[in-house]
Amino acid sequence: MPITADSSSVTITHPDSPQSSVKILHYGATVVSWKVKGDEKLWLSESSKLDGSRAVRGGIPLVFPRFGPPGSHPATDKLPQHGFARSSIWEFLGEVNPTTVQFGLGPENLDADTKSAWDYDFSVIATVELASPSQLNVSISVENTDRKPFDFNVLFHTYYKVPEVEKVSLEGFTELKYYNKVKDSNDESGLQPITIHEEFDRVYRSTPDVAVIKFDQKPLYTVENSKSLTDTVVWNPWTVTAEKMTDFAPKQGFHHMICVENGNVAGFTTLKPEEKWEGSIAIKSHI
Ligand code: TA6
Repeated sequence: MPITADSSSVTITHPDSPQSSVKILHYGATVVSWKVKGDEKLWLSESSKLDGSRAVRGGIPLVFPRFGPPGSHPATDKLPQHGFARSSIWEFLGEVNPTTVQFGLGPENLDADTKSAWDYDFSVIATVELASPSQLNVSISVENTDRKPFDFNVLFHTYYKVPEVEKVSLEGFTELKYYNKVKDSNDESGLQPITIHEEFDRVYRSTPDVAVIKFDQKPLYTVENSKSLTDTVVWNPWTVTAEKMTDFAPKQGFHHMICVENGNVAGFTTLKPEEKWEGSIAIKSHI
């Protein structure tokens, strides 16, 4: 059976490789596991709540309709950090084919407080496809079904599992401008491939459509994003921030993860009534 479901999750197993699978929770439509030939490829905190009481710490949480903490954008400022999609229960819409499933989110899935904090009619569909035994595709479509326009951010907050983050490099970002959240400094740019040896939290703008995450100089993951996703956030909490997060375990786990997050977060995208927007990522695992 390529697709199995229980009351809280759906699992796709690849028809050609019973050891390759992806598991998605109804909660947040969060991908919490992606196995390639038996090996887990996504980092998931050992103390992450998976019962719907708190956004998942790991996997691929979906950020919508705002990225980051409330700031200077009145239309989304009543929402919590990273919006409500990752902490809402999505409806399982069923399978599209033996390797693809869909989840839907609309105002009918929100609690009263969230609905009043973001008072729009909308339809969001998340599609998860195990495209091959070593490739995972995730996409989101956002449709404005209201009579007024709305602004939104989208981000695939992907936690990649890596053997040791200090031996990881991320290529394709040289000379790009970024906001350095750790220093609260804008418009920095770097000449070297990204490497991580301390707390790292940056929003790179106008990033290329393909990024290669390497380990020991060899490709580990290739991530291809749709042109509609213009920015990439790169994050590793390192010691002090990992220590502060109650749902981050083990505390040294930051050595084994890197978040490379494709999205539209440097500014808001405006969607007029009846308009639809789509964004997608395709992740290939090389090992
Ligand atoms: O995407 C990076 C980031 O915004 C970081 O600044 C860090 O706070 C992280 O997300 C985790 O946020 P969370 O709300 O899941 O604790």
